[in-house]
Amino acid sequence: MRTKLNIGLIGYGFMGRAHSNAYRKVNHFFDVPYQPVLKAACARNELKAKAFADQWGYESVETDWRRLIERPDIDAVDICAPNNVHREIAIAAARSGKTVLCEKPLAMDGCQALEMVEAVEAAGVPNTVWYNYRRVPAVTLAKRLIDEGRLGKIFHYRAVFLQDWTISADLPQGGQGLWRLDAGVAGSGVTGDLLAHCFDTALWFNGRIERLTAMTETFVKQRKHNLTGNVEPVGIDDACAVLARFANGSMGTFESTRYARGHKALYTLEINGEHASIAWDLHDLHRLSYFDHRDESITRGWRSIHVTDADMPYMDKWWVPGLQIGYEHTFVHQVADFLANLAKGEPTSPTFREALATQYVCDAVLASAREHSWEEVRK
Ligand code: SOE
Repeated sequence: MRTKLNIGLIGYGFMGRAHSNAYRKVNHFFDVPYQPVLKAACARNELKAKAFADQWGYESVETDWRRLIERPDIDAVDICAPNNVHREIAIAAARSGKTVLCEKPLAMDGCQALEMVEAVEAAGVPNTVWYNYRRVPAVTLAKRLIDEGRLGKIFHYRAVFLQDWTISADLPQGGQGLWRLDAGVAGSGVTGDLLAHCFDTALWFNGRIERLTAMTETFVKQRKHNLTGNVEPVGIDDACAVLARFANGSMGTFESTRYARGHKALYTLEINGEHASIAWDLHDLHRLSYFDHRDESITRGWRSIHVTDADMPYMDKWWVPGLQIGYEHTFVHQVADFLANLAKGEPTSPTFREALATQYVCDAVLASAREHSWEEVRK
């Protein structure tokens, strides 16, 4: 018999769907001691909230997140609403003793994120942030290889996240989905939305980033705002390039843009060590590229590991070797890990505190771009 965990989900956009799908699927594939129950969906627009609830099978609807948090029948609050409301909701939920799951980036900036960390830690409630790419099996496998020391001393960490969906100057800012272009709601542009993923993986793989310098650009300076109807300045970074120094002495380069024509969601990373290198590409997410200089020279070369065998991370839970899984499964994995850890009383990475470190890197990037400086990353 599984223990029921009643979920109250806030927000009905892209992430609301990704998380709901994960809650619905997890018990079919993972033998975890909890069963998520889709108890309530919450959004300000009642019609949209109802439509979402019907589509995904939520038992009830709330239009005010405060009401949701007050409900004694809600165990866990999942924040899929835009970034500018994460802080207030997460702190209130923690104070009410709820488990809190929060979409990335944790907050608008490090100050907010720290308050959120303090709130969940003071309340002692389980918490996690949905940096889902950690749970692509090939990425989890890369972490295993790095932790086994196969790469030796690390020299370089290189990551890019490229998109092209905001190139048109006619694209408005604000409102559903497009709040990502509104600095007042998103906090930043590609830095918080895309580079935050790259930083989360980088810190996990390669440890602390000590200092960095960055350059940002906003190519389209003003856009019509969907909510006011006015043409308003664009306050987000459309593109960002970062040079970073890790505490282990390795060099990092990071680049992100929404102006790379032809690229839809090209997250690639490469890590070069003394003995071996690893490379991964979101467009081919089930493969991990690995080069080991210790291989016999006549057959040495880049291997493309098809990460589908049952001894690969998470893959024993899915299909037979050779058959792939994809993007949605990363969320199922996070729920599965979260529920298994909940039963053991253990944290699920990245916790709010771990995501705070990513937030501090983002803060340093934005400060550096503003000041044309090298910035120390807050500890
Ligand atoms: C939109 O830019 C977006 O959906 C991000 O918000 C996600 O975090 C990223 O995984 C893909 O792109």
